[in-house]
Order: sequence, then C-alpha cells, then structure tokens
Amino acid sequence: MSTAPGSTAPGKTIVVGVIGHVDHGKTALVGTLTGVGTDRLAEEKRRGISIALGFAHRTAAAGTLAFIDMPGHERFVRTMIAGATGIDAALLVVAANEGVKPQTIEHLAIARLIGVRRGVVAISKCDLVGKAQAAATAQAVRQLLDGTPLEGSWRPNGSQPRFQGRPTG
Ligand SMILES: Nc1nc2c(ncn2[C@@H]2O[C@H](COP(=O)(O)OP(=O)(O)OP(=O)(O)O)[C@@H](O)[C@H]2O)c(=O)[nH]1
Ligand SMILES: [Mg+2]
Repeated sequence: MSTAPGSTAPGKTIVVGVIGHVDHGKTALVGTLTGVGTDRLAEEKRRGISIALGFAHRTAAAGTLAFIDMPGHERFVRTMIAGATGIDAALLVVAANEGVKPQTIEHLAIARLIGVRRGVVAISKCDLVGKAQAAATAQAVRQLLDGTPLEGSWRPNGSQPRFQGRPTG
C-alpha cells in the first residue's frame, strides 16, 4: 500500500473483518495499518477494550481495504456477528503470549458460518515472548485453520511470524 492512510481512490474495495480474542491487539493493528484509532467511546477508552464496531480504511492504487474492527470480549459477540455479516475477508489477530483463546475459536467459527473464505493471520505481541513461544502460537493457529476454508491464510513458507505494528493513540 503506497497511498496515505485516509485518502480515497477508485478501485476495488475489500471489507476486512478484524477478529480475535479480547485484548489480542485488533484495534492496535488497525490503528497501525490505517492511522485511525477506532476505540472512540469514552467507555472504550476508560476500560481499554472495544465495545462498538470500529471502522477505518486504507486506500492504494489497486483499491481500498475497509476494516471493521470487532470487539473481542465474549459479552459483545452479537456485535461481532453484526459486523461480520458483510465482510469479504478476515484478519485474525492472535497474541503470541496468550495463543489460541475462546474467542479466537468462536470468531473463526462465526466467520466460517457466514461463509468467509479468505483471510490472513497476524500474530501480535511477539515482542513480549521469545521465538519459541511465538512459534508455538503460530503452530496452534495453523492447526486451528487446517481443514477450514481459511487454511491457506497461513504463510506457506514456514518462516517465523513477525508483528511490526505498534499501538496508535
Ligand atoms: N507489547 C505489545 N502490546 C500490544 C501489541 N498489540 C497491542 N498491544 C497492546 O495490547 C492492549 C490491547 O490492544 P487492543 O488493540 O486494544 O486489543 P483488542 O484486540 O482490540 O481488544 P478488544 O477490542 O477489547 O477485543 C493495548 O494496551 C495495546 O497497546 C503488541 O504487538 N505488543
Ligand atoms: Mg479492540
């Protein structure tokens, strides 16, 4: 992507649902990718969790990625379902230090039920763990995706996962 975050350009739009367990770094990743902080409610800022759906996009010459940032807390799963209904692809965020958690599995199951067949995985918080734990989390995610429509979302070359994003305000 070469165009500045927030700019607009013609072309194809892909709606990307950002899914995963609470606190695994979905909003931080969207912020890094788009420059937009999607936790806007006072309660979200106070509690440090997403409650409502967040929207942000990034545009390049080839088109636009429109992100829907889902809340990961189990209590807000109905909000997640509402947001996931129209997505074209999933961006699954899994924190290296926690690994696969209940809403990792639940969000993936919902995406599958809705018919999402494309996606990508981001392993976050790799800065908090050693290489072995990051690799173990990556392997657990890979196993979770095996046999599902998102099986190909995993990087095929088996290289170490890397998370470059940092939280944005
Ligand atoms: N060290 C470190 N902290 C991170 C990373 N990604 C996110 N965080 C921090 O983890 C916390 C949770 O990040 P969020 O992006 O709010 O997590 P979330 O998945 O959006 O959480 P919910 O929307 O409530 O499910 C914040 O304090 C972030 O700054 C990372 O890669 N490394
Ligand atoms: Mg969030």
